[in-house]
Amino acid sequence: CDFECLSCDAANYKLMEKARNEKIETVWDRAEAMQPQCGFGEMGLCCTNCAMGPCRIVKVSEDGPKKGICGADEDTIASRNLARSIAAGSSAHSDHGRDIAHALYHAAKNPESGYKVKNHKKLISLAKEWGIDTENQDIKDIAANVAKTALEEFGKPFGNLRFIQRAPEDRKKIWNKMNVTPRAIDRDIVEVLHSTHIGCDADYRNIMTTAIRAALSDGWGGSMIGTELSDILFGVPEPHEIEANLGVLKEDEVNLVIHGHEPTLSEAILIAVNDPELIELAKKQGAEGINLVGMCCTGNEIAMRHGIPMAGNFFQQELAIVTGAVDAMVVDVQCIMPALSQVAKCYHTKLITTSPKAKIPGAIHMQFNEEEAIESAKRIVKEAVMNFKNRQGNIFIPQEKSKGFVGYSNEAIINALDKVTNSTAHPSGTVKPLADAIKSGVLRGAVAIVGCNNHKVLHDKGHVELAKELIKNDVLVVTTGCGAYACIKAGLMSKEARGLCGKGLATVCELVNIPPVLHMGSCVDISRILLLLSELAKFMNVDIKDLPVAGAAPEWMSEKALSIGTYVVASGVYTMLGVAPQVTGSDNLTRFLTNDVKDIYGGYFDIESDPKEAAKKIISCIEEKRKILSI
Ligand code: BF8
Repeated sequence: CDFECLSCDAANYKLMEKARNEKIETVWDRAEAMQPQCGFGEMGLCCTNCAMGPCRIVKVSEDGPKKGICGADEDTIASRNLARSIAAGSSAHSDHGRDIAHALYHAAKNPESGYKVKNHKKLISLAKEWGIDTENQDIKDIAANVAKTALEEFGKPFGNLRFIQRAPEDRKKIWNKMNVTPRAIDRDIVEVLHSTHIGCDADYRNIMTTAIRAALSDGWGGSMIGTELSDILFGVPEPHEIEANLGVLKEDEVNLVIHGHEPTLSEAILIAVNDPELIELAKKQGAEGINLVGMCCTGNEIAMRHGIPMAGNFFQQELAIVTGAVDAMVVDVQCIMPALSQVAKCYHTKLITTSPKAKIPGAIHMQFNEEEAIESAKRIVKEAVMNFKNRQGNIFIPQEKSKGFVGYSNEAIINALDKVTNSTAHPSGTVKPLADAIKSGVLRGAVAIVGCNNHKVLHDKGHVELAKELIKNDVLVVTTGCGAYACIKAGLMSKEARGLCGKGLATVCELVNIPPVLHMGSCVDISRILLLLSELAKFMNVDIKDLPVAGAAPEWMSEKALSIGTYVVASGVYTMLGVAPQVTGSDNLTRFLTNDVKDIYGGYFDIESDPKEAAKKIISCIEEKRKILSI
């Protein structure tokens, strides 16, 4: 098969060929070698929860076991597996949020950390929301109290999560009625692990209740803490024009790729690469300077806040090293392929792990400490700089890179809309202009395209084709995570992309001066989308489930994506998946997720791998909602 059938990003083709010629194995090779994939796993019917197993339920024929050794049936096994994945996803996002809270605490209490609290306005507003005293208080004390209160959200013994107060009243009533209101983040995740232990919960609907609560404690808890405290500490994102794709690597500069998730590391690395002594050192090594570029979600974070180029998404991490031009790939947590150390070994690239939660055999481990963040970062950058001279001859950097606008936080979206509809003299400061555009029908609705890359879908095509279909039909697209990379690389975040829009959306983009696909950040920042929906629903006097909006994860693969999908559905949003979750072995669970939940939460899952068909279904859902709202 040609490379075109593996990725729709032309920057990858020559590197895939280079990898093949240099006998470097990539994700696509390993996916091919893995075929056929295990049918039991694919359907969610393999249980390894205890040492009597593994137990497998035979679904495809009359013969074979229909129950595990303990008696667990297909519904119990599939729902337990799904619940555990959701809990893992929720824990990954939430632990990220916890680390940001720690960093905020150090910024307030410990000058050695090198972090400074950037956004006092957002800090004070959150402090007031949480009932923390701000009158005549030192900003550092307010920051420390906000950080401590955030940390208490993980394990407080009584009450519910503070951020759920931000949801519309009707939503909170549904959560209370269904007993899924999140209480404390760690508690809700632990309860999934406990209740899915051998001999505990066997009722798939009850298992899903526990899992939904843990997912909500991600979206309205850990992720929201991550986003809000990152904005306080590092600044609220504003629109920037940036470059994206592997063409952002530079032949004559030290290339440092920062890959992973937590902005605590990337923000410190950004300060370190601008250190005059390190720049001088780079020049002494024969480089023109230090080129910092981002990969995966940490790349989204520093692109949104500082305009740093976005080198590539999940499926491009190995190819970045295959260029031979990456002097260091510095990683923290999540979505870092262990394969990187094998690829790095074939070039001069130093793969540097920084988190005690994610070490990789064959990589160099340089611990990153939030307590002395900038000093840690400088040591890491120095490793990259000193490696420049070790480059070998086999360098190829593809020319492909595109330009686009990133940095559409809710604050930035509201500001942009205010500039047009209300005159700058009387900005609304609310979602009114957005609500007006939706009510008038100029915008039919909005869809969030989010999530990963997965070999089961042609790389980036799921995101790009779906986005194109939607904007053609006057549906505004917002995006995060690896979907955001796909869209910016395809030119959909440029102002010229207005040419691909329907008349209504093109007019809005022209008036407001925005691209039709708005970059809202990393996967943790899907909490921004929850808040935007919540504000819109409250403004329109409806529940989130009534809004003409949808979610889509055309190429999802991670447990985090499962947690996101679950909290989005439980928040009332119709959600389209391009890849089926591993639940299809249980008819009851599949029906629950794609049908029954609609009557309870308003949102539900749909599965469609063809982006054009997916767009049709999404648009018909949006039009149905418009009809019900009589708009
Ligand atoms: O959190 S989209 S592959 S990078 S999991 Fe990972 Fe998926 Fe990319 Fe960020 Ni999100």
